[in-house]
Amino acid sequence: MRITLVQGDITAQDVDAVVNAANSSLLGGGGVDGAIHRRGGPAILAECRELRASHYGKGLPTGQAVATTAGELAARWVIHTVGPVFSAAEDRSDLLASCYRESLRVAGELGATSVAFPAVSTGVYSWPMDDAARIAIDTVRATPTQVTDLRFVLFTQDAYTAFEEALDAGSPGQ
Ligand code: AR6
Repeated sequence: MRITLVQGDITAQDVDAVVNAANSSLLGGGGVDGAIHRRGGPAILAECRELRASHYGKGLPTGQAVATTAGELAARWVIHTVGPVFSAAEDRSDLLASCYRESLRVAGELGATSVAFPAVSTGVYSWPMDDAARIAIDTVRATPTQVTDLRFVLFTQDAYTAFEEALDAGSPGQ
């Protein structure tokens, strides 16, 4: 698996699947979620509503992931995952790691080989970027997957730098 870092907008990525930093309602929000629904159009929300009705009446639990088609995006699928809200009082790292593991598991079920991830939980959910980057990189490296092209699409220069450092920190020979 090749891991690449991109600075930009995840909705513009030409990949099999883009991962959405959703909330458990699956009914949209701000940040990445808002951008994906805006650019992907109403088909994504319609599928999310069906998923709520059929499987997730109480919402998609934190750390889990589920797929819909991607509407008008270049991608074929959107994998919606719910990151944990950062807490200084409680270590929720495993839930954040679970978002990456579960998204890769769903990607495998779909047969997706190229997947773009945002920095889950680092916006509205206020996870510190350096720590989130380390968890994201360590987790995808440790997860067996058929994905061959895994991209982290980072919105800001600070996010890009944090992921670059996390990638370098764990690379072979260092
Ligand atoms: N492409 C790539 N990254 C982006 C984009 C974009 N178009 N827009 C923002 N980011 P957030 P969360 C970055 O808040 O923290 C929503 O309301 C952003 O700078 O999207 O997991 C949901 O509905 C940040 O680094 O997700 C939930 O209620 C990262 O993406 C809640 O926010 C994640 O920020 C989820 O919060």
